Amino acid sequence: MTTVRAVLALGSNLGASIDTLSLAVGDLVDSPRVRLRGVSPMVRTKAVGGPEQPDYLNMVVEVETDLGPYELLDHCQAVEDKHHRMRTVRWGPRTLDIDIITYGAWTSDDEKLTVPHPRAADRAFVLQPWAWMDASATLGGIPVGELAAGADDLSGLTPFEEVRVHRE
Ligand code: PH2
Ligand code: MG
Ligand code: MG
Repeated sequence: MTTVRAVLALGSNLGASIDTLSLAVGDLVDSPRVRLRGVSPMVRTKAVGGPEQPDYLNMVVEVETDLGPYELLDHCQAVEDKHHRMRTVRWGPRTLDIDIITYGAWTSDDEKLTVPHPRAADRAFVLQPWAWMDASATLGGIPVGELAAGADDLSGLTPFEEVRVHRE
């Protein structure tokens, strides 16, 4: 069976975000067709775009899957739905967002599923946790840590240690 490695980005800025992200990682790999291969720390991030809204918690995971890209998209949306995701305001606050960032070397311009994710290369809230998870990762041939260092939203990131301190 052919399997593909995919990088998924998770975000939450409504409700109990730490718990939601933790449970969502479990839900993603609850399917026998999706296995966890890497997990980043969580990072608190200032919201990029959209209306005035709370800070996000973001993280990325790497999975190995035999689901096709659209099956993986359906799977991610089912996990979002389980966590009460509403689709009202574009880039508005959400309990859970799961985006497919890469799906092996596969690329797509489809508006339903554009891969690699069209804004990932500019977003430190995706790139920085990705670099922490996998220091050798590249996007468009450029190391993701290098892309993160040049992203406009980098200064809006607060490392996980500080998130944890706030919670205790
Ligand atoms: N997601 C968005 C829009 N803006 N900002 C941050 N910090 N984190 C996100 O996950 C995020 C965002 C749309 O999906
Ligand atoms: Mg998103
Ligand atoms: Mg999304």
